[in-house]
Amino acid sequence: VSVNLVEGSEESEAPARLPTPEAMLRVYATMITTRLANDRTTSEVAAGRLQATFYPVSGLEAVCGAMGECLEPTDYVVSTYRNLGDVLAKGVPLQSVIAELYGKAEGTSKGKGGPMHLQDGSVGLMATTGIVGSGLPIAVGLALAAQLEGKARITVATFGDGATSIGAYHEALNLASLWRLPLVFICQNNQWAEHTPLAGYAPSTDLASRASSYAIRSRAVDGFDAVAAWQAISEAVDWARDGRGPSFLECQTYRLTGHTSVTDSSYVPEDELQAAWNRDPVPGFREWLLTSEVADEAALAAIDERANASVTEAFERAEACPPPPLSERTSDVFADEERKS
Ligand SMILES: Cc1ncc(C[n+]2csc(CCOP(=O)(O)OP(=O)(O)O)c2C)c(N)n1
Ligand SMILES: [Mg+2]
Repeated sequence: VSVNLVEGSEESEAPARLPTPEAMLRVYATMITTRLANDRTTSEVAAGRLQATFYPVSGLEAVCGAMGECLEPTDYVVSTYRNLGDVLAKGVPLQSVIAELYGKAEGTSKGKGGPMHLQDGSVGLMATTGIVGSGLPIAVGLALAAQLEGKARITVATFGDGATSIGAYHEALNLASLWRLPLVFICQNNQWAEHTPLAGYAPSTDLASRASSYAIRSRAVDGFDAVAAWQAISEAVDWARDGRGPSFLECQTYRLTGHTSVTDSSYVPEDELQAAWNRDPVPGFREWLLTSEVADEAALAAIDERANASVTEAFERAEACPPPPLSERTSDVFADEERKS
């Protein structure tokens, strides 16, 4: 799907670019690290060793990995509670992400934010939020600041399909389009909002068309296909970097688990879920890299091994890390006067 309502937004019909082999392997490394960290978090919660509400990201790995590859460290991302793939892709150290899930002092928010409030300004991960749709206006503000300051910085907002029926989403798209902000809206359409399928809460399920009513450059892409996702995101990022304004990308995926790591998904049609698992983007991309001869088995196995080791180490270290000291419980709540000026 490609919808153009924006004057002058027609793009040349040049063949889509491919990521370099090195870029593809970096995307794969992010994807496998995310999957392994996702599965380990799920099992630690199930075992009662990690007391946190965890929103699995399985099914989103290709979109997240591709996004990370398209952005500079100085670019910004605002994400949601379903954020593990986004934050790792943006370069937040795995160790500090896992420590934050455990509420430990080495976490991104010194253990005081928890899984829904990861942030690391040093790599441009500006906020993750638990309120559906609330990250979009924050992203608009960040993008407006970059525009006013004349910075070449892109802001990305990631959010679910459900967020597209929230008021803040519509305000954000409207203003971003009006002001031609350097912003990329990445909708991670996993077809579900908690227990409700997309068609159960939106009369129009074509999210790219719906978004285009704001005269915004709008595309739909197979979010299980890492190369297609990279192409769509890199084009949107180039578009914004050229000062041509925001894009909306509907990345079509499927939620491969329940809403949280411990909630059931018996209401999800079995055939749909099975079909989605059959297209699992992580082994799918691995297979594609092999058959396309981008990498051989030994190279991919080495990436898998490194990912596995880093996940094991991050969990061991997070478990052993102390919680933040009581004396720090009210620090980092307000900006201090010195930093404000
Ligand atoms: C404003 C608001 N309404 C309701 C909720 C409860 N809630 C949490 S997640 C969620 C589903 C949102 O679905 P979607 O945007 O598709 O994201 P997904 O969880 O599928 O990634 C809801 C309704 C909330 N957190 N915030
Ligand atoms: Mg959803």
